[in-house]
Amino acid sequence: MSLSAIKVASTPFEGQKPGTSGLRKNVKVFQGEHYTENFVQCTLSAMGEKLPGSTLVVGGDGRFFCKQAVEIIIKMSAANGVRKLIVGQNGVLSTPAVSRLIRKYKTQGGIILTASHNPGGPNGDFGIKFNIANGGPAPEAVTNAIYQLSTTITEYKTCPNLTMDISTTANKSFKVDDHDFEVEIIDSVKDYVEYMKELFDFNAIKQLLTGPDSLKILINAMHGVTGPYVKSIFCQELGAPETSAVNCVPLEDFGGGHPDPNLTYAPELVSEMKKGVHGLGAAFDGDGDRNMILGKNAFFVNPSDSLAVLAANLECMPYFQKTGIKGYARSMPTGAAIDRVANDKGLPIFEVPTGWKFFGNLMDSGQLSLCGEESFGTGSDHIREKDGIWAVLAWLSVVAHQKKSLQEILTAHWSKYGRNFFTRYDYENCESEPANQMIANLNKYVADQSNVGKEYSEGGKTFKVALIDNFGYTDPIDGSVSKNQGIRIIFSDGSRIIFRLSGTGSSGATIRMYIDSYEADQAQHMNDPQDALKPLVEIALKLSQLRELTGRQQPTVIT
Ligand code: VG1
Ligand code: CO
Repeated sequence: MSLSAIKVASTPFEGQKPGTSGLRKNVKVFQGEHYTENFVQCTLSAMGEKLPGSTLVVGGDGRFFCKQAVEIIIKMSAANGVRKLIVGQNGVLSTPAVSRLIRKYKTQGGIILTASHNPGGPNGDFGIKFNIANGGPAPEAVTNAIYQLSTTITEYKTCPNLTMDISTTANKSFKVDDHDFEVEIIDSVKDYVEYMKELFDFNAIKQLLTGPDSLKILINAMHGVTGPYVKSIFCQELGAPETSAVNCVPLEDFGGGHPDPNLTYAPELVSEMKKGVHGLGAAFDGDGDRNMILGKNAFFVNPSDSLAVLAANLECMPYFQKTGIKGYARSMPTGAAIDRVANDKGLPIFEVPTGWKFFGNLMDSGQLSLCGEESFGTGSDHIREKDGIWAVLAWLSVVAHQKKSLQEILTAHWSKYGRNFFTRYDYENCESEPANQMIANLNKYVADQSNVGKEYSEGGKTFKVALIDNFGYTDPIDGSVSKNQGIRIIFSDGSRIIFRLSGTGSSGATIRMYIDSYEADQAQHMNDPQDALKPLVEIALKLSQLRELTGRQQPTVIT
């Protein structure tokens, strides 16, 4: 079949600027004439010399508009000189699966169609993210290049007559003008499942889940992309009963829910776990890179603690027995519990800005084995994305090894290292102007170094300011500089207040406030974090004047 590429005239759209993790907008925006095509063209063009003859992986979380976007990408890749696309069946691939496929098949990168934890459906959000050849999210140099191109675009290339059925696995070759183009539709879960079997001791986990005193688990896929992966791994491979996997049918609108695994948006899992029947519960976000872990009676494992516990126990997993543990990292706002594990083991700990793209260089240079973010992201250098299912398998490995409940594991961890109490307050969808005003005020505050040494008292506790800044990061590998990554107010006892604006929303402004405070006294470890952190929360709210400026008396989500 002979096909031809054509050029379609277009003009720039404002704001095609990828945020913390790709470009995210309301579906209606992506449906606009030329909008998706423009961004895809800029993404492909930004590959420069690597584009002609390249192979790319394409897939997404199955949300509304994914299939149309895959169709657009196939036609445009053909016209832009891409040699081959590896596409998930029905356009479905989890974000960690894309990362794995890029690495396994050594492709030049991949395009992921997801707005991750943002709601989907005809009125929800859609998103497009580009990952580079290491399997990780494109660094800022690449996303900036994409954005620059989007401001001057005059045309895009497509191959309108090329059609491909993506609903069954197949391999199809085309001739587009004078070059060859191939589309391979692959099973969405197979490669990923095989890889997990390499990384973990599936026999040990299977014994834990099926033996005489078996651990009952409850995995809630929240109608996101992980459903088929969950069924294959936990039920078919590891022998958990079918009833332990719920909401495993991926839906274009996630069943109307907010596919964000936290205590607010995963209430179904929380209430089931409260019944005390299951020993471990987990949920994932739309694209499968986030995880929430709960113990019996809905005992909440804070993501910052989860990271620290895994850091202390990696040795029980075959992958790390083979590779060794090179170092750890966390995003700046993440609770510092993992730092104590790193110090104890004499291993390096890196602090990077928010967003998984900042971990890639450290992993590629062999300095980083395990990293995470307070936003329910955990992962290792097995791929270059955070990985929700991997995190559950890692936790099950720890439980199989220690033969203790999650609560026992956590309390033993706190006794050894002390406890970092952590909380995050999200104020979603505030008006942009007052949110920006608040950040501007805070910038003024941290710029005035005479504020260092000031004391703030609340609830009988006094905190003395030791360091204030707007966090900046210089990548130790390529020297790239990322400024203004979050306001930090650090007190003399190490307690931290952090403010930043979200870079994943599609409208308005979402304010995130993070509080982290260390408690050495074991007698205090079972306190409720909200009680323990109340004085610091109040200091943060007063200092920022968040309530006065935004009019919000309560956050939308508390973690
Ligand atoms: C949020 C989280 C950040 C995470 C990012 C992408 O970003 O805070 O830690 O890496 O989402 O996660 P922001 O800019 O909104 O705070 V995902 O699972 O939505 O790709
Ligand atoms: Co996600």
